[in-house]
Amino acid sequence: FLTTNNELGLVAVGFSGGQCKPGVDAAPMALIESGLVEQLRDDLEYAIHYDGQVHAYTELMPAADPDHRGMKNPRAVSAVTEQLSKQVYAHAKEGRFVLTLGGDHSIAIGTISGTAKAIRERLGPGREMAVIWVDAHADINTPETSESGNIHGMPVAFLTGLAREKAGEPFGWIGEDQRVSVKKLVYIGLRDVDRGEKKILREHGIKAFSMHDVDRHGIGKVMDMALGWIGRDTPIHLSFDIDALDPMWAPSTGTAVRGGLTLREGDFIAECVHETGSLVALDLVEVNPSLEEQGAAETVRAGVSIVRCALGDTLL
Ligand code: 6HN
Ligand code: MN
Ligand code: MN
Ligand code: MN
Repeated sequence: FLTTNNELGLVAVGFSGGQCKPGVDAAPMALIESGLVEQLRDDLEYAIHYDGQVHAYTELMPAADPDHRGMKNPRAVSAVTEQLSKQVYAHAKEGRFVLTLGGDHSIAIGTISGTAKAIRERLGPGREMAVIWVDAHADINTPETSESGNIHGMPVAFLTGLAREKAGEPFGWIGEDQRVSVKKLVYIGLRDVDRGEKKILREHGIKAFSMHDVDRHGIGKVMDMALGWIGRDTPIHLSFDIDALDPMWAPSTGTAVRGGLTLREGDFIAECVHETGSLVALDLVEVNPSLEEQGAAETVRAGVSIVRCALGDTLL
């Protein structure tokens, strides 16, 4: 029942406050201008529900936003992700696939909390969705383990409840029904994980396939293992950080790390997740067209390719 229809909710999020480099807010427009929406509608035959705007959420920006537990822009990120969570929830509740174009990766606090709640309601008690996080980074710092204070390095900690806030604090809005279990989380592509994050991954037995695993087994075997861990008939939210790809294919991103996935490996991940028939949402984040201007067009093209593959584009 999960992905049997072709209804797609599109949310464009022009937000960069989860990190310090301007420009990642321009990604949704760059992706859309390169023809992504027409391709999804005409080539892949989706019925697209899109409000026609790139949300910057300027009306939600706080007048003052001092650091909180070492986090930078905590109230801005909180306000944006809380609102985004409602938008994503509204699409997912209607049974639509939800495609969110970011923006930096802090926006996943909004997208995943939105789908987690909607999917929980649809599946009934005792069952929950899985998250596949494709990234060079684990993004699982707590405010206390983070060395940068950038919230785009923390979304997974808030989504799994490893980082929590009380009512009245910026992220106090995240409820139990909006969280995901650490046991239902799988990483692919990791190669730049902070010391505190490694400790968290170990202590919680979180499933992670690093670039070392991709080299050792090949991407085919890694996908078999990743999807095997999640199990059949489990809805999947795919959160794809473009920096998972090697900078050769995606140079225009804020925290590029060498030694990453090829574009073909990235597309293959997206194709395999599509083939499960259980994909319910996709985030594409961290495309920053203003960095490495020579590579911006190529980075946007890589992003479009990942989205097409995740939505069922086939080679033959
Ligand atoms: N991303 N681990 C570093 C930090 O600042 O916490 C980098 C995070 C990168 C986040 O790429 O979405
Ligand atoms: Mn990320
Ligand atoms: Mn990353
Ligand atoms: Mn298909």
